[in-house]
Amino acid sequence: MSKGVIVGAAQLGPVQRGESRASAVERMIALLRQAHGMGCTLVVFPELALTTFFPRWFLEDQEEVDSFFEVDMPGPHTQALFDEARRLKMGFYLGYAELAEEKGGLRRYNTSILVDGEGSIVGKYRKIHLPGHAEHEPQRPFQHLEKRYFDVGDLGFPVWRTMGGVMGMCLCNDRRWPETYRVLGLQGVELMALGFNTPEINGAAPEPVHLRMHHHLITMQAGAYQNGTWVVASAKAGREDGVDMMGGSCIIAPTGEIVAMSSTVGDELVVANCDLELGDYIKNTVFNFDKHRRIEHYGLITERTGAQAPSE
Ligand code: CDT
Repeated sequence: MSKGVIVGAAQLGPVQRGESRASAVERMIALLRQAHGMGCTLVVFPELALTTFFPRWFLEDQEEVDSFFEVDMPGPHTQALFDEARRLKMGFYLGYAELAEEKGGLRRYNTSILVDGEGSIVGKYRKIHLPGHAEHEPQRPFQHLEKRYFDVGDLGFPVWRTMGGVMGMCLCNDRRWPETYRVLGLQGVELMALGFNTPEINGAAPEPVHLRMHHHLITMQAGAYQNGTWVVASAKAGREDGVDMMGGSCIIAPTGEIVAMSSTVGDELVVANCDLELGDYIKNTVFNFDKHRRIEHYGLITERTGAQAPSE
């Protein structure tokens, strides 16, 4: 018997700097209702879904930076999303900027949560691989100041047994790193949810535009297959504050195959029926970790951060 969960990747088109959270939430609720009509019980929204992707701006006024963060979750603007999801008995993944008073001070994280069909937050993830830079780099066409505005996530990569399966989360740049998938894979993950905001051009180095989509897909497809897991990825896409953001929201099977993908850069729902047992044959054969991993040869992965070639 298969363990099917109908999942929706709820891609959002741009959320402009002047757009209110109430308006973004209204758009998310519309996607949630559409997903419910298509039988979904879990919907994945993008990274930093409630506002524009503000790390593209160099902001010197901390109060202005903090205006993009949520202190409470659910809060005044997101309560409506929680209420509607609970009414429809749907779970969801949501990315947002989190302002937390912890460890004797204010901490700022690029965060995602997993909410079950009863409206309870069952999991929280704080982004670990923060891309970009910490200082203003005016030579770039736009900034990517995640290293300035966010602390490195401190919760690791946990999984949760919820909504009929073993679920894990990550955020955007994390999807490019094999370590993300393997740490989740070692906990038996069956479905990974992730939101992303990826500019269509690489602001740090010249790169043909077609490679952006290629790298986005190749890393997720490999991660899915190598760990026998579903990957559900949801973009905030389209021209946001004058910067073109990539679409390509998709649902990838444990076989590494893309089973559904967005075709626009606007609000769009991508749906697939995910058999959470599909990855079992991969986990039991070619990637049977217990039988085939050779951890005695993997020490460098945790001992060394940067690459070091032997001296000439
Ligand atoms: N949001 C995010 O992590 N975006 C990055 C852009 C990389 S360029 C600094 C990504 O990996 O898609």
